[in-house]
Amino acid sequence: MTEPLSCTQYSSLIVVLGDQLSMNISALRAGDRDRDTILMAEVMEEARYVRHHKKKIAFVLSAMRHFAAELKSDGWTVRYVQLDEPDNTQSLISEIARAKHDLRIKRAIVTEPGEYRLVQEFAQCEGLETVADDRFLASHHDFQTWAAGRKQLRMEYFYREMRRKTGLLMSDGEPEGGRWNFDADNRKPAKTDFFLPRPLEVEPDEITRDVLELIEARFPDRFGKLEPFWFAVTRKGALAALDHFVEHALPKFGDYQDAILKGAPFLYHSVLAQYLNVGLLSPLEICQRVERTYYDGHAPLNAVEGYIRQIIGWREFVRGIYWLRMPGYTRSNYLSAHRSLPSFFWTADTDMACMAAAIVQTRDEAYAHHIQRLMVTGNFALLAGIDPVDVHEWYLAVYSDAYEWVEAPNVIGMSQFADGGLLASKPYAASGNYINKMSDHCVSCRYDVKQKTGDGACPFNPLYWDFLARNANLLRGNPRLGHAYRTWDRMTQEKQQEYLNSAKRILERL
Ligand code: FAD
Ligand code: DLZ
Ligand code: SF4
Repeated sequence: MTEPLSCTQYSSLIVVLGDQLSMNISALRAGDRDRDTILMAEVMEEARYVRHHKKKIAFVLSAMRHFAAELKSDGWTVRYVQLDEPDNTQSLISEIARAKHDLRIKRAIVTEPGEYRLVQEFAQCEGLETVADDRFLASHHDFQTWAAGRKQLRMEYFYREMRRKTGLLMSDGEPEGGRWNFDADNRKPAKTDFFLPRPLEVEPDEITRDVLELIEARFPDRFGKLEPFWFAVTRKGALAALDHFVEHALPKFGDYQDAILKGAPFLYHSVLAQYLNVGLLSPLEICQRVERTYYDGHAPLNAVEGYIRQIIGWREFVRGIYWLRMPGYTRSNYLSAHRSLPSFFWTADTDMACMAAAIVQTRDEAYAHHIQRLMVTGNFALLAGIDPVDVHEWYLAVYSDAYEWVEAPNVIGMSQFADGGLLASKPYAASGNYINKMSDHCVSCRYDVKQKTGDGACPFNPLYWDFLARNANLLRGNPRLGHAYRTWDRMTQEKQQEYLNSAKRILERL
C-alpha cells in the first residue's frame, strides 16, 4: 500500500545559488512562500572548482547569509546549510537531493545557473526544473536571433539594439547627443594630482565577521588578502555603493576610464560588478540611475553614455557570446599558446612596475580595473603566449566579480584573442609605449620603456614584436594590424632579429 501524500509532497524546493541574490529572481517568482521551502547551501565544491580569492568567497558567503535572513523576514521558509555543518555533503547537487529527501519534496526549481558546468550537472538531476534567468536585457533567444546570419558579431551594433530596446539615452528614436558612442572623448591619461574618490566602504557586521573567521580557518592558503574587508553584502549596501559612485566618480568615469595611476586602484571606476553579478543590483536600475544624472546635469554625456555602454553593451554582449559558444569556448586556443602562467601572477614578484602594481592590487582588493586587466596582465599573457586555459583560470579565481559567463569571453575572446576574433576585431596587443602613455608606472620602473631591446628594455617592447612575428600567418591579414606589420616589414633583418633574441631571453626566464 502506498503512503498517503502528505501536504509537503505537493510543495517545491526553491534553490537559490550564491549569485542569484535577487528578491525577484525567476525561481522565487515561481514559488509560493506559504508552501515552499528555499534551499541555500554553502558548499566546498563551489569554492574549489577554481581556487577563488579569499575575499571573493567571503563576499559570496556573507551576501548569501544576509540574503537568507532577508528572505526569512519576508516570510519565506529557508533551509540554509552553512559550510561547516557536519551533515553538509559539500556539493550543490547532493544538497538538493538531501533537502528533497529530508523534506519529502519531489520537485525542485532553480533559476538557470550562470556557468555551463552547473547547467550540465543540474540537467542530470532528476526532479530539478530550471527556469530562465531574466535578470538580463537580452535572453538567450534574443541574442541568438540577433547573431543569426551575421558575418561578424560586433558589440557596437548589438549595443545600439539595446539602446533602442531600453530607450536609455534615446531622444525621439535618435541617440542622445547625435552619436551612439562618445569614446573618442574618453582616452585621457590620469594625472597624479587628482582628487580620487574611493568606493563606498562598509564596516563588517557580525555575520560578515563570522564569515571572515570561517574563511581564514578553512582557506588559509588561498591567494588574496582577506582584510580589510569592506564590500557591501546586502542590497541596501549595494544601493548605497551605487549612490556613492554616481555622486563621487561618475562625472569623470568617461574621461579617465582608460587611465592607470599608481596608488589608485579604483580611479573613477564604479566597483559595482561584484554586486551586479550576484544580483544585489540589476543592470537596468543602475543604468536608469546613471542616465538620470545626465538629465539632471550632474554628469556629462561622455561619462554617462560610456558607463551605460559597459553594462547594456559589453556585459550583455559577452554573456550572449558565452552561451552561443559553450561548450568548447573555454578551450579555444586560436594562437596555439602553450606556455604556463608565470608564478609571479600569484606572487607579484616581478620588476615590471605595471604588472607588480596590478597583481598586488588584485591580491589586496580582489579588484583591478578594466584597463589593468586588459592592457597590463592580459596584454602580457597574450604577448608571452600563455596558455589561455591558465589565463582563464587565473582571472576566474582572483576577481570578486568573476563568474565564467562574463570572465571567459573577456579573457578568451577580448584579452587573449583565443577565439580567433569572434569577440574582438583585433588582438589587444601593445608595447610599453601604450602603458607609458596611459599610466605613470614607467618613470619608476627598473625597465626603460624607451629602450627597445637588451637587458634593460621594457619587456613589453620585444615581446610585442615577437608576438606579431610569431603569429604573422594568422594575424597579418587583419586590417587593424596592417600598420604594425608594415612597420615590422620595414625594419632591417638585424633589427628584427634583435627583437626576437631579446624576447627569447625574456621568455626563457619566465
Ligand atoms: P566599471 O569600469 O565601473 O564598469 C561598469 C560596469 O560595466 C562593470 O561593473 C561591469 O558590470 C560592466 N562592464 C564593463 N566592462 C565590461 C566587460 N568587458 N564585460 C562585461 N561587463 C563589463 N567583468 C566581470 O564582471 N567579471 C569578470 O570576471 C571580468 N573579467 C574580465 C577579465 C578581463 C581580462 C577583462 C579585460 C575584463 C573583465 N571584466 C570582467 C570586465 C571589466 O573589466 C569588469 O567588469 C570591471 O573591471 C569591473 O569593475 P567595475 O565594476 O569598477 O567596472
Ligand atoms: C562563487 C560561489 C562560492 C565561492 N560558493 C558558493 C556556495 O557555497 N554556494 C552557492 O550556491 N554558490 C556559491 N558560489 C556561486 C556559484 O559558484 C555560482 O552560482 C555558479 O558559479 C553559477 O554562476
Ligand atoms: Fe611596465 Fe614597461 Fe613601463 Fe615597466 S617600463 S612599467 S614594464 S610598461
